[in-house]
Amino acid sequence: MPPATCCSKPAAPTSRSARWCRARTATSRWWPGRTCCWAPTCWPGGEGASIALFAGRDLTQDEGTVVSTAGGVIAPDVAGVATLESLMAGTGAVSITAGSVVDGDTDPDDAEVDIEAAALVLGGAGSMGAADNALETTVDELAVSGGGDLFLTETDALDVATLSVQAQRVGADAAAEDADALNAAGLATGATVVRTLDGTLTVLAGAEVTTTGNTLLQAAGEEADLVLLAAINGGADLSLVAAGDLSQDADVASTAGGSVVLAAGDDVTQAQGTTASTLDGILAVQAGGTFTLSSLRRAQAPCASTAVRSSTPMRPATPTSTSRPEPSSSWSAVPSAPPAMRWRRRSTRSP
Ligand SMILES: [Ca+2]
Ligand SMILES: [Ca+2]
Ligand SMILES: [Ca+2]
Repeated sequence: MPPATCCSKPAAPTSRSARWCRARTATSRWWPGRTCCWAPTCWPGGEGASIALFAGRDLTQDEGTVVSTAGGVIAPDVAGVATLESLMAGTGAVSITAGSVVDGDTDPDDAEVDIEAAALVLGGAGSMGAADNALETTVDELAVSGGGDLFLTETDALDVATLSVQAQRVGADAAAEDADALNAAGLATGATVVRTLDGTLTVLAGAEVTTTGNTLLQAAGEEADLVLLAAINGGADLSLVAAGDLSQDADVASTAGGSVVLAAGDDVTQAQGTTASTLDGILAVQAGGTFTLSSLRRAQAPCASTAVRSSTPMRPATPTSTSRPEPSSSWSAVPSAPPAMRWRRRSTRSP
């Protein structure tokens, strides 16, 4: 859950509970009734001159116009549609609350960056970007709440994080006061496509991704990895793709019967104790290097299939791991493969 107010932090956990949280990045609970203490990265009001934009209907930036700060916050708060051309916050943050967010660049080959900042947090129930016109960003950290569709293309490396961003609002007496902070942890979105063009994509601990539609998280570029330190809960088909390594350190699931694809140009590694699962969809793993298996699970299905392709022998998460697919599951992964590229499909039918 996002913090209640900007920069507020829950009481410091005990060392035991902190370890518990770190060991269970897929969960937000560390103790009955309490929450893991993932401190947000904060941009509190008053640090650097900020720009707050308020619109009761739409906000439209014309072609060639720029809203910029010298490291302060830029915070559009728009009831309707926010059409963006350029928001440049440098080492500051951008927070956007809007009915929907549209990239004003309509060229089909558009690559012009719309938002540059250290951090970007998006709120509002509508779509953020479109399938045929994603938002282009150059940011370090991203968090999205609201549940709308998200289409975002990042220039380089990107962390999905826990963020709290607050601007200052100038009153009729010329005094500045804190505007409402926009808080978000991870991604809470509909259909979701988040891609890097040339950099590693990391989902930080505590920043779970929960979507209600088809979902693609993709790290592109030379040696770009996909690192999953918090749970990924896809609402439909879920694809996790890395040009380099894919490291799964928390559970991955399609919760609504979709398929799950784990694909990497190099290694796919499931940390011991983690699971990739579907209700009744297909699970597919494709590794250019080694696939290190913890658990692939299909929960509800009269029949099932899984496909594993690896250029090297698949191995368990540890030499003595007992966390392979459980016998009660209706299917199991291919247990081993010779040291050559191979592609095997196995189907079973439960009793
Ligand atoms: Ca653009
Ligand atoms: Ca675009
Ligand atoms: Ca970046």
